[in-house]
Amino acid sequence: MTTTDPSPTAADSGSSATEAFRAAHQGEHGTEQVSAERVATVVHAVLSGVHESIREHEVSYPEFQAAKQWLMNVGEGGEWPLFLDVFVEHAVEEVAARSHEGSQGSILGPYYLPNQTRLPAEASLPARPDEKGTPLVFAGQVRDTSGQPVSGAELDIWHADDEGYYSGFAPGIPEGNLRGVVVTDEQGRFRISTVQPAPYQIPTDGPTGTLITAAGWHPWRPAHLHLIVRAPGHRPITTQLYFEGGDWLDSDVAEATKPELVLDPQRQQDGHLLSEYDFVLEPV
Ligand code: MBD
Ligand code: FE
Repeated sequence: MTTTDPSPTAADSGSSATEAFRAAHQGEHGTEQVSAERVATVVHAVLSGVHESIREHEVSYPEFQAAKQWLMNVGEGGEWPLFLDVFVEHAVEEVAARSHEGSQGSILGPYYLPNQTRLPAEASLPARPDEKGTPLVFAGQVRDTSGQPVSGAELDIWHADDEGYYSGFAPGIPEGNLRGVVVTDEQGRFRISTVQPAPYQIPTDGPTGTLITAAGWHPWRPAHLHLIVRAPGHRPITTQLYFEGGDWLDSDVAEATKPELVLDPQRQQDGHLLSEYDFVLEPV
C-alpha cells in the first residue's frame, strides 16, 4: 500500500450510510405514509415467516438472545442501510421491475450521494491525480422506447475505486471522487472516462460482516458501476453494470446481478478498456 489512509471501519461507513439515507428521505414520515391495512398485512406475513422458521428449526433461547444482541448491534453500528440493501432490496427491485419497460434496473445500494458535479456528454469523472486502476471508457446512447435519442438525459454515475472503496464512505478519499452527473448530447450520446472499479467487500468488522462470517458465507459483490439514468417525461432507471469474467459475478452477496447487466469491455491499443452500453427509457 502506498497510501497512509486507514481502512474504512464498518462504523464509519455505517453511520455515513445512515446519514445519507436520512438526508435523502427527510420529510417522509415512515409508517404514516403506509395504510394500516398494508402495514397489518405485510408485517403479519413477515412475522409469520419468523415464527414458522422458529418452529421448523426449533430455535432455542440462546439463539434468540444471540439474534437480539445482533439486531441491536446492527442499529448501533448504523448498518441497517447496508444490511437491508444487501439482503432485502433485490426482492423489492424484482417486484418493481414486473411493471417496468425499458432497460433492466438493479438495486440502489447504500452509497448513492445526490448533487454531484454536472459534466458534459464526453467527460472524465472526478478522480485523484494518482487514481489507481485500469482506465475505463464507458460510452453509449440513451433512447426512448420508440427508439428516439434522448438528449439532455442525466447519467448519475458512482462507483468504488481500485480498492473497492466509495468516496463519502471511506476515509481519505476526496468528496465527489468517482461520482458525477453526465448529460447526454444532441444525439443522446455519452462517453465517460474513469477507472475500472474493484469488487466490493462488506466490512468484516461490523455486524453484517459478523453475520456473514458466522454463517460461512462470503462478503463480496462483483465489481460494478452504479447509475441512475433520468430525463424529463421518463421513468428514471436505477441500475448497476458488471464486468464479464469478473470475480463473484455468479455469487453476488447482494443477489443484484442480471445477465443483461454484464459489460464485456474490450482492451484498446493504448491499454484502456472500452465498454459500450445503451439505455432505453420508458415514458412516465
Ligand atoms: C455496495 O457497493 C452495493 O452496491 C450494495 C448494493 C450493497 C453494499 C455495497
Ligand atoms: Fe456498490
